[in-house]
Amino acid sequence: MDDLIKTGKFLSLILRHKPDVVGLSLDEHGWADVSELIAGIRETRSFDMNMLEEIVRTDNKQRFAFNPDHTKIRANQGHSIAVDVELKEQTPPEILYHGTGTKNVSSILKKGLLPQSRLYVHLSKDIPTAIIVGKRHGKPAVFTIHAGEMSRKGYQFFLSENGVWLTKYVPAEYLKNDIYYPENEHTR
Ligand code: HQG
Repeated sequence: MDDLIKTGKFLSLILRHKPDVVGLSLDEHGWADVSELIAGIRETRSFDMNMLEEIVRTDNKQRFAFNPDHTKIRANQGHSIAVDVELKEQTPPEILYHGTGTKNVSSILKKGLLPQSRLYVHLSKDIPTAIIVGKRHGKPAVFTIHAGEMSRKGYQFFLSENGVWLTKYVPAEYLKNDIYYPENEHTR
């Protein structure tokens, strides 16, 4: 794997889940101090501000953001630690999607979508994106979610800076029955 991609994954780990691996802490809004971050990452690999700028600029999902003077950095979404990244509440489209592994389907049908280790359930705006997310968990299955109906019932939705829809919980009644299994190429 390309070194910058590897370091980008390490950055996700630090800024979303375990800042302590490089002796860092995040503030309440998820910001890390850039000089401390660089010093921390340098303990285990060669790293500098140019590389950090390059990772942020080229990240395929725009996972990270600097503050205006680039002295602080945070992940836009995906956290497991409790930080408030000042997400914007927004009315979702009528339909959103959630990609998962087939192994999770029966439990999701019973319990709904839970955030598990993260702060929010992550939803995708289109099926191709949901398939990619689902493949991270084995054979993919894609749920269709009645997001519009949830929103009208008072459930809150947030759109992260990098375009991921987030909500706290999706009760099973808002999942459509036609789960899509891309690898079977049929819908049921
Ligand atoms: C599943 C990546 C059983 C859920 C992606 C998922 C995303 C249940 C897994 C972002 C369940 C959690 C997040 C239930 C939910 N029973 N399983 N009741 N409720 N699950 O990784 O959504 O590349 O925490 O379906 O692109 O896969 O890292 O969440 O399979 O946007 O930026 O529990 O991470 O982005 O897995 O992925 P995850 P996710 P990055």
